[in-house]
Amino acid sequence: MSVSEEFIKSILELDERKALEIARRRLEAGEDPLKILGDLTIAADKIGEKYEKGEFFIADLVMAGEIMKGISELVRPKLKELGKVREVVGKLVIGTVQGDIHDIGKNIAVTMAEAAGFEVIDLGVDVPPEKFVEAIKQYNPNIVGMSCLITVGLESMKKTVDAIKEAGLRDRVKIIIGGGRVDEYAKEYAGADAWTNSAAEGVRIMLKWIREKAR
Ligand code: B12
Repeated sequence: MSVSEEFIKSILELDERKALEIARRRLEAGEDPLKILGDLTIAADKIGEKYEKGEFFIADLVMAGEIMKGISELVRPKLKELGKVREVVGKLVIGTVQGDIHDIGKNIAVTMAEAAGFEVIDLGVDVPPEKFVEAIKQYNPNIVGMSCLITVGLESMKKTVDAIKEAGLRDRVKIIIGGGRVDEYAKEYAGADAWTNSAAEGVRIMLKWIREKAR
């Protein structure tokens, strides 16, 4: 069994000690942290499937969440190191949308954006539209990022974009949505400018926007 397979298996077996130990070993061996996060996403999808099939219950989901959070907290400092300290390239206001409390992926996106040189204002989870609007007024970001993992979050993203429009701020910011439940349809429905299921790709999109604006 490869180290990736063993790692994913330990998460699916909810073996926290083993999963964290493998993650630590992989990092110490100098493996690319993005590869470890890739495996984490595979494990997350499998856990989601098990939950949908009734093989996992909510307690298992909670345990899996704890394990994944622990792993991402181990990996995040390494991601930051990769970026080293750079000049600030832009400002990002980010949060998980109203009704949604998933934050593992959002936190990874925050770390990667910081590593790429963004100043990040993290509004946390279950963020109502008004809070996004207030933050745009207060911090004047180039980009607003919304994380969404559950279907009800779709409506929240739309409400948030609508609230930004109503406040007359839509032209001032680019909006990117991310998380397991976003796609082209969600982007169109919500009225965002881009979508992604990967923090690394999200950062590439955001850097492109900043470069385009600088021209
Ligand atoms: C762990 C987990 C939990 C944990 C969350 C812990 C935490 N602190 O986040 C707990 C146990 C709390 C939980 C609760 C619930 N969960 Co849950 N959960 C998951 C699970 C298994 C993994 C999520 C995860 O962390 N993935 C790993 C990260 C790394 O991936 P990611 O979020 O996609 O992030 C990556 C990218 O998308 C990107 N990214 C993320 N956000 C952003 C934002 C921007 C701007 C950018 C650029 C990039 C970006 O960066 C990351 C790295 O590349 C998923 C299954 C799945 N496949 O997603 C279900 C899942 C999301 N949960 C689900 C459900 C149903 C629930 C509950 C409703 C269960 C219940 N009955 O109570 C509650 C919801 C509570 C709420 N109101 O939000 C469903 C949602 C179904 C749906 N369509 O609505 C899923 C899909 C499981 C399933 N298949 O049924 N859950």
